[in-house]
Amino acid sequence: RAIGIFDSGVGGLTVLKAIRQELPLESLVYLGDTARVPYGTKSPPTVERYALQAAAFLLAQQVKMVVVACNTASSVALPALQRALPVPVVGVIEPGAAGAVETSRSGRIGVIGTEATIASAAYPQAIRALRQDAEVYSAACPLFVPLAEEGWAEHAVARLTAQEYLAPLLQQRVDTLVLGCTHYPLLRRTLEAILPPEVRLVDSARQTALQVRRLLGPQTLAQRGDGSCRFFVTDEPARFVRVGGAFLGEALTEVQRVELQCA
Ligand code: DGN
Repeated sequence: RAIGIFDSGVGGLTVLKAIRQELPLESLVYLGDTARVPYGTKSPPTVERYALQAAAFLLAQQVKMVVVACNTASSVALPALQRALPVPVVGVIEPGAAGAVETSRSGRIGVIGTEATIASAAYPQAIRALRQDAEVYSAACPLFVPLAEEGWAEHAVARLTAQEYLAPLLQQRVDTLVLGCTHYPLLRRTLEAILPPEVRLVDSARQTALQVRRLLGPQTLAQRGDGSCRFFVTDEPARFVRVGGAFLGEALTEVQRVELQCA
């Protein structure tokens, strides 16, 4: 059986890519809820409803696990998903928080994400659950999402935007910065160029892939898949195919449009 992965759109492809690197033999089913993206600016009850509908679609594909490859959905809908689904559900927040705690020496940790992720305080809570004396400083960076989707993650405009957003965090002398949004790995080079060299970046996509591997444990050959990926979206596939290629690092083929059932 496959691993199910969903996101509000193309961003979760960075998580899919990391899972595929860690677990190349697993079969993956990806759903991008492109008809309703972005989740990052919506209220928690709406994101929770969308997330439950996306997960129900994956369950109907007989998946053995659901990965919530969206920081916004993980921040606000993980408990509801874990209650509702009969399979293990992995979000990106706890793995990202664990990565930050492992990485930080000083315990002064910065977190960047969408407005909804930052408003939920899910990262500071998860970080402090692991390290009580951690000082967590957060900043919403909503413009990074359209910049990444426009292919401008490494343009001067991205650099200026990053300087504005990160200035308050840098004043706090953080030594670690969590990329708490699926799109931010694309801005890694831009961020590295403006951050002091001692600040280390934590990519929740990679940490999540490691968590998925731990949860699956040792598997027999028969339990593994065939390394295939199937892609579904809720809007016309054309934009997903065009923009998603940059997130995945390769061309997307055979993307199918689906209609989600409303609960
Ligand atoms: N996938 C979303 C996240 O990681 O928070 C970003 C895109 C969005 O819905 N705004």
